[in-house]
Amino acid sequence: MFKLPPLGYDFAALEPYIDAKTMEIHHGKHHGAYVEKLNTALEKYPKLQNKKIEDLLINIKNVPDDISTAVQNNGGGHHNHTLFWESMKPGGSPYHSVQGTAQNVPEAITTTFGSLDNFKAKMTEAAINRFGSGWAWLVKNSNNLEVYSTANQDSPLMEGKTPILGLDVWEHAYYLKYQNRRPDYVEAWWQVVNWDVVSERLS
Ligand code: MN3
Repeated sequence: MFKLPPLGYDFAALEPYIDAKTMEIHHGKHHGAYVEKLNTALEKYPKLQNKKIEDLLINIKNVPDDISTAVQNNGGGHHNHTLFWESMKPGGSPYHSVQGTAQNVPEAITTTFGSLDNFKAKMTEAAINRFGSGWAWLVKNSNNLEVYSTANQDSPLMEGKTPILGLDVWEHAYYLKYQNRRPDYVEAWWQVVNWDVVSERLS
């Protein structure tokens, strides 16, 4: 059975960019509910309970019809949010300090997007233009980096893409502090991006 992973930092740790109350509700209630509903959906299929969440999503077409929508939504929600918590760090981590054996992020970003600013602009555009609820993504597709967005809790894994960095643009991610100002939330979010994790995922 799947479990809600710990956040790894305090609810207030991302203040003032993301407020403690939002983090508490988002992690405990929203992510918690995705995990609970995923487990409920898998009750009839014990074999699937031992699979990794990534495998369930990559092979979503092999999931039985009667639970495939539930796995898409709640399994996607579980995987997306796990990745999201890991993608953030109090105070962020410096973009240019990511070095060593891991993939050099500035090199990869510059090669594909021209500059960090261009990448941020593309990702911000994807986040702001996603109508309704969804996610903006930096993904690896074959060997290329791409920015795009998905609706609802759809995971890039279902389309054979590997998520590298994801931004939750559901209203539950920002409404308490930013209300209708999604662009302000997106701008603030860049301050807490964990580039070390981006580097690890690229490698
Ligand atoms: Mn969310």
